[in-house]
Amino acid sequence: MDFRKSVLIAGTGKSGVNAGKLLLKKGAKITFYDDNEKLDVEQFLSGFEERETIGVVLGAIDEAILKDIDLMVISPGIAVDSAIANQVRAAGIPIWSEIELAYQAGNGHLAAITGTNGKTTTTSLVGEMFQNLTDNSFTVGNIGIPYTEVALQMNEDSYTVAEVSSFQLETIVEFKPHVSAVLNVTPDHLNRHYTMENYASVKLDVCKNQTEDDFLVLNYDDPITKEMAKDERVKAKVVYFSRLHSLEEGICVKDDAIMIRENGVETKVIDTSELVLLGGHNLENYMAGIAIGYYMGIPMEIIVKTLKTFKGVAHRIEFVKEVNGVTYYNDSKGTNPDAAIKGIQAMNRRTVLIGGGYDKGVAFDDWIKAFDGKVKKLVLLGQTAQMIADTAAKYGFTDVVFANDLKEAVSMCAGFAEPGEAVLLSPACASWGMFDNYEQRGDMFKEYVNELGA
Ligand code: UMA
Repeated sequence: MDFRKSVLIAGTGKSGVNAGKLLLKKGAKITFYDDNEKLDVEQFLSGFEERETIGVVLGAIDEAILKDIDLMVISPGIAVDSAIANQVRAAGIPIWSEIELAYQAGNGHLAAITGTNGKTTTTSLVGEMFQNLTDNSFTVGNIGIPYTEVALQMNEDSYTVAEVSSFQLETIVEFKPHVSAVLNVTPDHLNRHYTMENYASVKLDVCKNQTEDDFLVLNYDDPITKEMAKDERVKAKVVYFSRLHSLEEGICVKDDAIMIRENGVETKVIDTSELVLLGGHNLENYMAGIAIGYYMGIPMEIIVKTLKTFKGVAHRIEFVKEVNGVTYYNDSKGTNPDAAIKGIQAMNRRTVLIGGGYDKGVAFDDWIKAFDGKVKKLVLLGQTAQMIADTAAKYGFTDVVFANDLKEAVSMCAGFAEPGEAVLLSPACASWGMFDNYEQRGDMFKEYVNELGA
């Protein structure tokens, strides 16, 4: 692929910056676009040696500029029906996702994982399997390391696992993993995808360029992903995993052990008692990770060794500290109701819950229903606070207070929780608007908890 083109890069976050650096190394001429008219252009360009040659356009783009553009690379945060995307498409210019650029510039063996929840844990698990196989491995994508940041370091022997969001999949063209996975689909990002049907369909696009030599890993227990096998885009061999059913073929549980069943042969992988992460959702992540590792050709002893040592990821039901007999958990990655339900389910004691944040257009009914007598008090903050309080009232839950910010929420929780109880940050909402990302929200939570004392 000849990258010596004139490329417009939409977005000046980490996807845009790394796409730009890759394209410059490949000899492209680049122009950045961002909606943010307050962007400090001097400061932004100081990160580039080639700053003299780089164009930056903020706010709105002139048709004349588009005449010289061959391709636009779009950051995941920018919608495909945004003004800039519509204008560029109308000018006949192709639009590539940042992961498409990385895929075309990269090399080696690729696995890609999507789904509403469990992506980061499963991607980290597979990433550790790859690391235990070879130093020539990469863990990239929505997990926080842009694929374009490392794509040029790859060669044909590299092993890469990419966590890919629906936003990143919307504008793939040739992106083709050898093993892809859709872990589950529950309501999220409906302000971008409008309907569940669209959202699920975008996720399944992860397999659209796969052939019968590739594999698509699907969750048999999720009604939406189970049905995906019938979709006409599916050419890859489907591998199901199930924690609830005994499958003739695929990954399932028998006698408290995870089994792989393939061509009528059953192989025991590991006893579930040897796994560190608890909860049904983590069992699913383990099974998906086993399927992906196995079909990527990772030797069984490396898979098993990794399963035994994998400790999970930060911000996902992460134990922070015990203060005055109260246990604090950081589940900042609970950015949608379904993920936050798993946070509550994992608690084994009365819990003071911190929720609320950015409004993604999803309903909170199922989350409130999952409180199940376990939530003692709900401390709300952010754009969705009132909406959540109204939903809670609908179900008779009125132990609700409002906090102005996370710091105040933590100190309120310390007052409400009795020894032997838990405080859980699991907001069911994205962090945007109050924080840069869920990592920053989780880090701030941990900092405020640590300030509470011993
Ligand atoms: N911008 C516009 N117009 C818009 C929206 C954004 O110009 O309509 C500009 C902003 O002003 C900013 C830039 O775009 O300058 C930001 O781009 P971005 O939002 O795509 O963010 P990046 O920093 O490039 O991070 C992205 C992912 N962000 C999103 O999908 C929103 C990160 O996922 C990902 O880790 C990173 O690429 C590397 O691949 C975060 C996320 O929240 C963790 N993902 C969602 C989720 O997990 O639910 C999908």
